[in-house]
Amino acid sequence: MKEQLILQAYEIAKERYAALGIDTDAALKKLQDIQISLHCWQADDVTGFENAGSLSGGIQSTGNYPGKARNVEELRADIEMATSLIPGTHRLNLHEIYGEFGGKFVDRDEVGPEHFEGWMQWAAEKGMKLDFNSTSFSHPKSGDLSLANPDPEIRAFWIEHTKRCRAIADEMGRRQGDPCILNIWVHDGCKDFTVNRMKYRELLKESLDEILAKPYAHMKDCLEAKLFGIGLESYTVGSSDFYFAYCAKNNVIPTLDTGHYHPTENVYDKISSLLLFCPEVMLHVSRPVRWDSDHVTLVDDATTELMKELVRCDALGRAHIGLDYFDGSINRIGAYLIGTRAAQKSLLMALLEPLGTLRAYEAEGKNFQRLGLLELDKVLPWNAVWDYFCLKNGVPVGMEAIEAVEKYEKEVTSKR
Ligand code: RNT
Ligand code: ZN
Repeated sequence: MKEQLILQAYEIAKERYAALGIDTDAALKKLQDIQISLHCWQADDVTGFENAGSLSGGIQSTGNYPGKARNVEELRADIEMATSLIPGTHRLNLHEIYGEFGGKFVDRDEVGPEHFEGWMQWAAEKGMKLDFNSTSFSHPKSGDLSLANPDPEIRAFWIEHTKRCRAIADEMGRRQGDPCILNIWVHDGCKDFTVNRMKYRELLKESLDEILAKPYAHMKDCLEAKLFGIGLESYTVGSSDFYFAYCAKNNVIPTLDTGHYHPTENVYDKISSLLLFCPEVMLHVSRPVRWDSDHVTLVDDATTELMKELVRCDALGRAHIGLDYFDGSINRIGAYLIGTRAAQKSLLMALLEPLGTLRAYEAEGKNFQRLGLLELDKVLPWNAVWDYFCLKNGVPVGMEAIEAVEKYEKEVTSKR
């Protein structure tokens, strides 16, 4: 796109927003500093480097688009490509199964920081910070229950795994001089009517108490709830009630995955409640289509309302924004491009909202005016501000981004 055109459009947009008391330059300055945590598992449909069997644990990636990353080199190349198209500096969210195990079988209760040495070095070179996840799925001991398993041996195995993941996260955080955000999600649940609901939750609570007992200085723990998993439809041990209560009581960070609630539930409405009782929140921004399908994140009401809520609650400093989707049916670099930019565009819309006026209307009981301004806000030229942001960051604007993905596919991923 012509640079001149982008600059002209920005100047007009700047004036339109200024008339409503909004400083677009200040909004862009804030956006520049927001790091999105890119989930490494979009690059290979949650396969990882363990050479294990198929994906299990109630999650499913569908689609067989050619060119997925088959090893650490390809995965890093794809992340580098994706981030070259995304304005700003971002983080990379690794799962334990993405360790570099040197061709040996390293079981989950044997993993250590040494298996992430390559990642830590690579991330430091790229100026990218790392986040981390324990992995309870896709393993012979995964079954239906891991940390809530009544079999003491299996439970001990997963407790050891999760403790080790905390130690790895702490080492990542120490090395990068910024806390590594460790997310713990376990798939534990039952397919059908469950009569020992209390028992499994007691076990999960005990496991977590043991896992989280050791304090670390360079990592932060997050617990992710879920509504149901495939094959585990009737009962989820780590439900949102369970984790919200656990997090509030133990000062732990809850993770809100936008695909993990009833389809008519508004995830954004949880932020203001949780932040009154928990230290921070972690987000897994996703897009459920009829169920927790993990479609690519878009600029839709669910995403924009979520980001607006962070701004309205003055909570940007207390929120970790990660993505969590895995679409194997389209170009996977394209999926990173669309989803990450969608999260950023939604954040930009949130930062440009005429909040002062909206709040004043609300305080004065001017409810028509509030609704009217919210509607007007939707058609303000935020897109011109976005294009300018991309231009300023030296990343492709408009159609150029799609063309860049096509070029990488032609030259790299199609040859895999
Ligand atoms: C599963 C959870 C979890 C996973 C990743 C791979 O429903 O959302 O966050 O998607 O850990
Ligand atoms: Zn998630």
